[in-house]
Amino acid sequence: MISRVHSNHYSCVNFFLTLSLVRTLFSIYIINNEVYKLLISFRMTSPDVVRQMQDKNARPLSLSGHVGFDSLPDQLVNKSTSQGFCFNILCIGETGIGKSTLMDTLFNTNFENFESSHFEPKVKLRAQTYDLQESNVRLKLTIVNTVGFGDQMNKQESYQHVVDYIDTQFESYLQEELKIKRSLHNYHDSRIHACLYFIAPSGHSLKSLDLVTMKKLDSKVNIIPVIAKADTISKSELHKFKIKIMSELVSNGVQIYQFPIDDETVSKINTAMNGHLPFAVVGSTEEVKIGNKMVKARQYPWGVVQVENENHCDFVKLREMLICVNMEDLREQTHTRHYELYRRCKLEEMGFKDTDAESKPVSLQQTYEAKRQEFLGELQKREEEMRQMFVQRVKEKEMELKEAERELQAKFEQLKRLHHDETSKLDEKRRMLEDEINTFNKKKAATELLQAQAFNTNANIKKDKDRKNSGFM
Ligand SMILES: Nc1nc2c(ncn2[C@@H]2O[C@H](COP(=O)(O)OP(=O)(O)OP(=O)(O)O)[C@@H](O)[C@H]2O)c(=O)[nH]1
Ligand SMILES: [Mg+2]
Repeated sequence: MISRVHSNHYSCVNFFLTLSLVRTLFSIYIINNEVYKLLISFRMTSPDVVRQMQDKNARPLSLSGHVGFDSLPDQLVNKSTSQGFCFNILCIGETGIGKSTLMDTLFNTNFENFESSHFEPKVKLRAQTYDLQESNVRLKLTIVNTVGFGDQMNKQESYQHVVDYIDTQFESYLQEELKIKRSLHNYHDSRIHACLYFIAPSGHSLKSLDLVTMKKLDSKVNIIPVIAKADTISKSELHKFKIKIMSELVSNGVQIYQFPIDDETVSKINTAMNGHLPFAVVGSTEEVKIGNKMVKARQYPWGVVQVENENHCDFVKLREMLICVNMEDLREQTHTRHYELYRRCKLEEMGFKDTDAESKPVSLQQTYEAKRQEFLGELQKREEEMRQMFVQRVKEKEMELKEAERELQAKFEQLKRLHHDETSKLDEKRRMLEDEINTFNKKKAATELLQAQAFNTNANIKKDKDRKNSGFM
């Protein structure tokens, strides 16, 4: 099967996208429940859905003639094809590990690539979106690259930025979903559908940063680990390295993406491919002539590593699994598993629940009412607290004011007494002064009287003398 798809992998993208629409239908129900219900009648979905139909006791009826709803799958294919698809890949790996080269090789094009420096102060996530078209299928592809990953001393910072980025995309989608007037049909879904985790071809073991990052991300994104630059590791070492990596992932409880085996059209190939993980890949956009064919390869002094030769590396396996066979499952898992988990935790954080304390189902309306009552109760409690606080403050202020008034009154009384004493003293002094003035005035009058008498006496004496003198003359 691989070689068949491999021979014409680009048209196989189209082929599988069309085939996988059967599963797309499942995700479409989120947007259009009516279409989903109709699809149930085609029994195109999982046995669960069929069971659901039986549960409802729907009576099977045979049609006596052609009705036309058998064209519904075609209608959906046409609609989805005209709307186009969207796929977002996150490439996590240290600087220069071959992320961009692999993306170019996978999609057979040249994306804009910027070489990152090893001296970035922190990990940045750079997202670029491209519109690709193959036959009549349009794909909006977003490639998100970690810039500066693994170059910092603080390893926690490295994965935290990645976690935050993934959560931010979930949050945007959730916000769009929660809007009254939502436009999910033309919303650019930026949630990460596949995370290619590039492992350095050390042949030794996983780095602690690899383990801790994958552990933090495994409940948020579909992780597909790949051993980068697999041409730099020998065949026997590669075999051991793969086993070591898988056992380390298992022992550390890291859940990587497993290609689904429940769909019988792809279960065989997916089961086989699950056994090849992690894929050992080689990337190159260089074309080398092998025989009379130009092939993508890396040329070395001792020989040529052919990217699409399955004896040389697992590049083809990765391309088959990621693009041709499981692209739709990756999209679906992102929505039904990872986003669902994010949404559930977020809504629970906000206080929404499906069941009450006695495990009885509660509707959104009931939760809203309960929350509203709780909020109003809280508000009332706060109001009462504030009122009491206010009364208490007023009392305190009143007491403070009364105390100040008492102090002022006491001061006033004291000043009044002082003033009274001062006034009495002054009155006393004034009286004494007046007495002194009176005494003085009396003395003055007596003195003046005496002076006047003396003056009169002198004048009489002088008159007598003058008379005597004039009598002699
Ligand atoms: N041997 C070998 N070299 C490779 C492979 N893939 C890429 N390279 C080389 O590794 C170097 C870095 O490749 P890039 O694809 O730019 O690596 P990157 O991870 O995108 O680098 P940054 O974006 O700067 O972090 C280039 O010289 C590539 O030619 C590979 O599979 N094997
Ligand atoms: Mg790059």
